[in-house]
Amino acid sequence: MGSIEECDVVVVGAGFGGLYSLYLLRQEGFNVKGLERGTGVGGTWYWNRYPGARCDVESLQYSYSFDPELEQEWEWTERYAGQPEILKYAEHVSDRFDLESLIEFNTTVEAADYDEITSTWTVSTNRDTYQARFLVAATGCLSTTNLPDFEGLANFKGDVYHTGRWPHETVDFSGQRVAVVGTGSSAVQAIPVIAEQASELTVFQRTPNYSVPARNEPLDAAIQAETKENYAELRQAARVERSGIISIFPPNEDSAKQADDSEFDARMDERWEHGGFGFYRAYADIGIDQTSNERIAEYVRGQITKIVDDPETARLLAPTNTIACKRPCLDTHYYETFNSEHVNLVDISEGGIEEITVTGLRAAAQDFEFDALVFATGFDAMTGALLNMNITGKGGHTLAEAWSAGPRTYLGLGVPEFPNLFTVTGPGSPSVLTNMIMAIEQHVEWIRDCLVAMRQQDFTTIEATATAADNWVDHVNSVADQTLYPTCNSWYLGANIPGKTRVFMPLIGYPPYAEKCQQVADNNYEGFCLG
Ligand code: N01
Repeated sequence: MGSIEECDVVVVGAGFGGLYSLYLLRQEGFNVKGLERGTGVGGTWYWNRYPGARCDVESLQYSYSFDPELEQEWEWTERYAGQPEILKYAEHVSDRFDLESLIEFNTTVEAADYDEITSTWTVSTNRDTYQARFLVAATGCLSTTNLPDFEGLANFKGDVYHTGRWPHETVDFSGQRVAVVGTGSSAVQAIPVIAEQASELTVFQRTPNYSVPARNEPLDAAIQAETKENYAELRQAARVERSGIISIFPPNEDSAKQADDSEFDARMDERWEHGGFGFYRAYADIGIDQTSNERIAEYVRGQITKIVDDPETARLLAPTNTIACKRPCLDTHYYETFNSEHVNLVDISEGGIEEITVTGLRAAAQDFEFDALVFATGFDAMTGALLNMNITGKGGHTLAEAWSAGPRTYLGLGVPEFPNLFTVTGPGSPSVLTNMIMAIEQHVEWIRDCLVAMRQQDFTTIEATATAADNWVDHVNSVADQTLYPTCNSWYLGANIPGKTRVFMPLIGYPPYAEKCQQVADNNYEGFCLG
């Protein structure tokens, strides 16, 4: 049994959300404690060390904006930063602002209980126990890995990996027969790199995914210098963009279905060649009009057919569902990889993985032998990490009970019956549908302002009202219902986890959201109950 330590705020997670929370709250004089289950900072970028892991948001924009000196001094080397570089950046931020001294590593939260009499949280970990007025959950949206319960998995005598829990030691697949299960963003990045090493690579695909070339390249020094000169304007422009990302292609209101053939082809070709998420924003109605969406989807299918030599493999790789309904992918030579002799694609859309065997796996009525299995099977997104903390609020009710019909928050920041708990980029906020670091900064600054305002006014508790949360959940759903997003089985809906309640979890639209948060703060935290 460890000791009990008291502080003002416990921050769980030392990714970008946790680091910034520690920085800002300490700056305001709060006694803060960070708890992190890993041995270092970085969150997503600490865990996802799989070959090819890279951020799909361009490096100059996937970075903190809060400190101009930090912005100027850090030099990115590629258009999209790879995982090692982003991890170094997180470590640099932690060192530069001396944040590590505030964090307990190797510390997993096992329970968090709210005491209504003292208005404090008791946070129990595998090591010590902490008591704090406030609990900030900066646990990330994609941090609880999903490893399906495959029959026989424990029997496999080779090596087993999950992309989201990759070992710290170098994994060398040279000369090995490797299986990759899954074809989401992680797999799309990992497959081409694993294929460079493995003697044989077999990809098990349940649902094909649309992917667009990232066109990663060394970062042009002139572009970096120019961006740095105009960083403040660029960041501000990003904050009024739904995606939170500035592209060389300005936003438009055009409809794909109305474009004539030559205009459409020219625009799509240009964006395909340029690479990146700008492709998915070529036409404003991709996400709301099925006919327009299908026209863009057909363009990508055409590209797959051009790239992939074997017609049957090309057919299997070509998705038929709504494009950009699941989180869109970017890649570096993903489809090209299937032209290599030693790379095979197995369609498991009918029967899935039937069984893991001692020497491999059985799928599509065949036995396969492997030295290593790589599961790129995703995450229990948005709610997984929060629920894993076993949070108990007022009246002894657990968060799992409160969210049995899906997550219920106000602004993705507060939960009724769970006073003084803040969720950074929680369900009900734009988070994963915008630039995460921008969303994190906005949330953490809001939480900082809130705690400072409470201190000034002598309030010790804040709790989202049930009405505000109910209205907010309705709002999140009604915005989603105006789009094609709820029409496919994405993790945004929780559809990738068997038994998980299907509710569209992120809010679409960052700029109106940020305005709403500001308005709530300006109206003395309207929709929250201060005590
Ligand atoms: O996970 P996913 P991910 N049997 O859930 C398959 C972010 N990210 O780790 O589509 C067989 O997208 C599943 O098949 P299906 C990004 O937001 C960011 O790839 O359900 N297969 C799917 O193919 C992304 O969206 C970046 O039919 C099974 C795959 O596994 C999010 O992380 C890079 C299965 C899971 O795909 C998650 O991406 C990478 C089963 N039982 C990721 N269960 C950057 O920006 C699941 N699958 C850097």
